[in-house]
Amino acid sequence: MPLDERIITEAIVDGYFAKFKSSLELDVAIVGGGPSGLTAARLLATEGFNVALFERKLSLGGGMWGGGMTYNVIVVQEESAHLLTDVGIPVARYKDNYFTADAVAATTTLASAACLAGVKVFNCMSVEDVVLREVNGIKRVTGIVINSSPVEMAGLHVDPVVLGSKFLIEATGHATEVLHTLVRKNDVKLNTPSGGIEGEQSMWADVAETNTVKNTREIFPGLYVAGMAANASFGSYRMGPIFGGMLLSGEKVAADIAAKLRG
Ligand code: 48H
Ligand code: FE2
Repeated sequence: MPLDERIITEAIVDGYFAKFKSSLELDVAIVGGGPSGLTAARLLATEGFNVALFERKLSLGGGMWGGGMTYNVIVVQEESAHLLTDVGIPVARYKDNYFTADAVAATTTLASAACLAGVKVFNCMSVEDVVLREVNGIKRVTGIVINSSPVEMAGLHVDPVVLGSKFLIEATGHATEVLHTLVRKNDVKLNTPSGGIEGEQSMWADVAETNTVKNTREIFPGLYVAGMAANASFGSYRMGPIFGGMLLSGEKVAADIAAKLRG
């Protein structure tokens, strides 16, 4: 049969908009496709929740592709290695509690595992704002405002569209972009010591890795922080190219939100 280009177009449009329509009311919206967001997304989708992940760039993976300074090997600790091996990423002990994995294999496999678990991925899509509503007398995040990344990058004056979500995971990394937008535009108090965003501190891998998991929590009703965004929100340190804390943060936020969704 000869190929009909119009049917190719129709297949794309039907496939994409079926996915889009089934994302109008999400259980969990995840902003950022780095290691923490990908891990959280995979685990929540595996539990059967309606999960979508929004990533500004074309490629998922955030800051994990290049290992340290483009030397594309990552380091993880033993307690987080299962989050790589569970999805088939080979991990080798370097020494003591230091394990290594190929950064490209780890990044692509985490992305693939999330997709295959049922996460609806919207790459090339930026989250530019949130929806705030009063529910039972408490202001909470009830949705996200999204726009096409090329629209954003070209600075075009095109209005965004809105999706509803019971929970939102802010996993935008160092920039903590969604939370900054929330704080800038609204008179809100976060669940942090100052009530605002504390900001990221300089390098201290040991403390930072422990804190990443502690700082992974609900920072505002309906809004959880994960990964580097959790440390930047709560004023902790950076840790350089060790990724165990990012993976464990994804695991923790998924477990916390799954427990809430199950009631
Ligand atoms: C859509 C967005 C938006 C937006 C940003 O930076 P990431 O890899 O995030 P984490 O926290 O999972 O991992 C952090 C890790 O990569 C890292 O940087 C470490 C461990 N650093 C230590 C150190 O000392 O430096 O990924 C975040 C993703 C990126 O892909 C962005 O493009 C994306 O979020 N993103 N996507 N809408 N508004 N903002
Ligand atoms: Fe970083």
